[in-house]
Amino acid sequence: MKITILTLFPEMFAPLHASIVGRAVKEGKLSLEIVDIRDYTQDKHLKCDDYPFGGGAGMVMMAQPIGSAIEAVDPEHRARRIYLSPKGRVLRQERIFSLAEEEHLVLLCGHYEGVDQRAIDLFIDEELSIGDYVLTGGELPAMVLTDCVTRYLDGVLSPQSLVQESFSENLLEYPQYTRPVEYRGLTVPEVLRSGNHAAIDKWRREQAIELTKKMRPDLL
Ligand code: 4FV
Repeated sequence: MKITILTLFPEMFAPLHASIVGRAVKEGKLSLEIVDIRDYTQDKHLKCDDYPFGGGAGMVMMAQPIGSAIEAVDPEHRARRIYLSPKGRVLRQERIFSLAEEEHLVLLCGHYEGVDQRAIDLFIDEELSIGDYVLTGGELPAMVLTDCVTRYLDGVLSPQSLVQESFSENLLEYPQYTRPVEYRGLTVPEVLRSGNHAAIDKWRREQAIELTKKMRPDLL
């Protein structure tokens, strides 16, 4: 899979070169391209944003640099072009599964008050939101989406890691424990050290159901 991220702040994407996503890139399982929209402006002062028509606070990203950047990275429109925005459909795990099947994702990051509507109308396939709150830019949402999708690329995580995680079967994941057995007076539940895998599976499922009922009854 290839993910191309269009942004005015390429320096914000350092975290994607660390840990699991960073290793997926090093191992060639993910091709990651961070593109500076400013490289595509036709303005001699490298202008990429301007005041909103109709007034209002803040600045709006101009359509031309965005359009030129998208046409440069995806000339045949073979990619799924996504604009991260609070106006989009809220991203859920099932959409992550389907996005992980795509060959090429182009993620457009808005900043300031967002982008000129014509950039969306002319070049964007889908708007996605990471949640009902407002950030300063779409860069963190683009990193969230990249992280979630990369987990499902072949060979990135072991198949076992992807089974029984939160939201599989619409349940939150059971509590996890590791060594030491006792920490500040709290000990690991006996069943997890019993070696009785049927009992462990039963306990984990019960814990997942109880936790979901308490924290996310909507999932049930
Ligand atoms: C956002 C979200 C988000 C809105 C104005 C960027 C900001 C600024 N993106 N899910 N929630 N975007 O708040 O995706 O342009």
